[in-house]
Amino acid sequence: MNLLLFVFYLKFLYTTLHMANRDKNKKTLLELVKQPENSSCADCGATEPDWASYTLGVFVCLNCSGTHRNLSSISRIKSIRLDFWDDDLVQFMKAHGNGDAKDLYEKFVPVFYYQPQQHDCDVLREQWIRAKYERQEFTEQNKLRAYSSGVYEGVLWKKGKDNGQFLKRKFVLSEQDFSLKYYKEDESKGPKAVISVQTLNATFQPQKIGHAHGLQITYSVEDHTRNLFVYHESGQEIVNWFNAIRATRFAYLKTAFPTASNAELLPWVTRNYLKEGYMEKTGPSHREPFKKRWFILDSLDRKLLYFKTELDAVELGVIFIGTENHGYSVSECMPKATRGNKWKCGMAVETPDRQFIFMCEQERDRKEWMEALKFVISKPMLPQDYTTEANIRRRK
Ligand SMILES: *[C@@H]1O[C@H](CO)[C@@H](O)[C@H](O)[C@H]1NC(C)=O
Ligand SMILES: *[C@@H]1O[C@H](CO)[C@@H](O)[C@H](O)[C@H]1NC(C)=O
Ligand SMILES: *[C@@H]1O[C@H](CO)[C@@H](O)[C@H](O)[C@H]1NC(C)=O
Ligand SMILES: CC(=O)N[C@H]1CO[C@H](CO)[C@@H](O)[C@@H]1O
Ligand SMILES: [Zn+2]
Repeated sequence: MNLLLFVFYLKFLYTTLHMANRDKNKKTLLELVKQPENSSCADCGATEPDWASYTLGVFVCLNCSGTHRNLSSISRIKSIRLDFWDDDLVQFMKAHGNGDAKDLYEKFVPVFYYQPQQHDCDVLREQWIRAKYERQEFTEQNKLRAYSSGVYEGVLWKKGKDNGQFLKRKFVLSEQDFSLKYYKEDESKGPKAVISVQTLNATFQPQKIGHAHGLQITYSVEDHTRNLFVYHESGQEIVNWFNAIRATRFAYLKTAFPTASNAELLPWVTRNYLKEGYMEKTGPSHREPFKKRWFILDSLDRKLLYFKTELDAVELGVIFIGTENHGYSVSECMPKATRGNKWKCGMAVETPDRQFIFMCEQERDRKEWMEALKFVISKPMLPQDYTTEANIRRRK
């Protein structure tokens, strides 16, 4: 045989065998990723992860793979479907997987620590991945020192009340007296505010605040809701603050409700609002001009709150949302007097005291608001809901 032909033949043989191996490897991976532990992203729980870190041995989704790429010294990423996998890498994946990684990297995640899901904001997901693999905060007990002393303090940018500019303010969160305090530049004058942890809530709101690390802190004073809008340049620092607030809230709830289980307390540590957005609202006679207001639906507390704008510190009003048996309902409506309002998708909320008419900008908004309100109306009332209802109705 001609030598050249022979070389070609060898090359052909090699390629064919190699391709067969690659197909086999891909098949192995596709089988592994179908298994219960591996079929959701190791970091955010998204279903059908398509990517894998072949240094950490985990299957992750496209979004989380982006963060892994930023940790190139500890994590290397390949697509299960699009990349070629060599035998040794497949062997490594076979020997590890999402269950193993959880046992190692999430062994000591504190119960209050927020583990982000697929739809949480980028900073939460990124810091969770960094905390697990880069800083390895959960591989040993109590490695997470930030919150263990019962006091967390630092400087945050806080939105000012008057001109909306962000100003540096020192914040101190303390488990001793369950309070969050903040100070103006001159600390000797004492704290500008002392906020009880009892009603404190925190939620990431990057879009609203206009910063990727924007955090909204909510609390109530004499049954009126107030907002603080803050951020920190460092993603790690703002997520530490968020979890420090959760740690303090959790400690408070443990003291306030000593017999409740962790599972019962966790939903109350911090929470996201079921829905928020602008709607137009008219007055009690329905003849007042419609005004645009920012609404927030808190499904745990059964409150529909409204503010002048999305970045206002103090609420204008609150509507309790009870159940159908107690005279609460929501329906589509086209009010007769549509003069003066720009938006046309109407919705009526009935309460025992009054009918509220709201106008949404688009059909989709109306649908989402109605679904969210119906969800709250369909939930049975708990003993504490009756107290909330009585307090709100008394304020009128
Ligand atoms: C990766 O790092 C770059 C530069 O710091 C950043 O802009 C990007 O958002 C990061 N991507 C992810 C997915 O974390
Ligand atoms: C997940 O994949 C790993 C290998 O990557 C494997 O060892 C493990 O058994 C799989 N999980 C399940 C529940 O089969
Ligand atoms: C990736 O994350 C963004 C939000 O950070 C989200 O809007 C998007 O749906 C996510 N994509 C996937 C594929 O989960
Ligand atoms: C203002 C506000 O919604 N505060 C709530 C925060 O969460 C606690 C319970 O976890 C509620 O009691 C507060 O009303
Ligand atoms: Zn993910």
